[in-house]
Amino acid sequence: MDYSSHYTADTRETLMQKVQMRMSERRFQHVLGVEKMAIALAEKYGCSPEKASIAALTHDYAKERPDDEFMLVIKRDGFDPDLLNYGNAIWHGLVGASFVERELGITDPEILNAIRVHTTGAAKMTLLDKIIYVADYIEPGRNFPGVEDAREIALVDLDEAVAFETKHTLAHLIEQEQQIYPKTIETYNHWVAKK
Ligand code: DGI
Ligand code: FE
Ligand code: FE
Repeated sequence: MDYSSHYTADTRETLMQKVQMRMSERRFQHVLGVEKMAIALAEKYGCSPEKASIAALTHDYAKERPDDEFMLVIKRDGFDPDLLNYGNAIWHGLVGASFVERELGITDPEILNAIRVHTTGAAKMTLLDKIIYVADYIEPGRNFPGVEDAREIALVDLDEAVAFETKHTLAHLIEQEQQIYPKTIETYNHWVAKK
């Protein structure tokens, strides 16, 4: 189904309910915050607000799935087996898009890609990819040192906001001695590192 071409208040409501059933109230409020931010960024930067809404509402759809469901899909659907060395943080977007497609009937490749790259970013990102990546980081419910700077930058220059988020997320992961997924490094090399 191509949701975005007939996106009415009713379609949105139905989608919201399907998402809400799959997560805690707290996470659902995060999703609504991302949607609000994503629509504002879409209007500012000239992207489809309908696509921004759908991608935002579904970006964390699979976040509360058990690990074994992800591992089954990774093995069954031809994902890179190296993914098995990571966990929910990496799987819920990259693999989660498969659940969104199958269970919610969302087939729009732009929306599915924005879901896939929302955690790690990518070297090449579409406008919608950037909007979801940044909206996820600065939605009104986020509260961490630097979020105010990120919000200000996002209102001025979306690419700068992608760079800011990428730099700070990677620094945080390294500080915590977390595993870095190669795609996260690619994002850093493209958007942050001096050439
Ligand atoms: O799902 P959210 O919490 O709304 O946000 P997210 O999908 O952007 O990030 C989920 C977590 O993934 C967040 O704590 C940052 C982390 N993350 C991002 N890149 C990497 C990563 N974690 C690991 N281990 N490696 C990465 O490369
Ligand atoms: Fe996420
Ligand atoms: Fe999120």
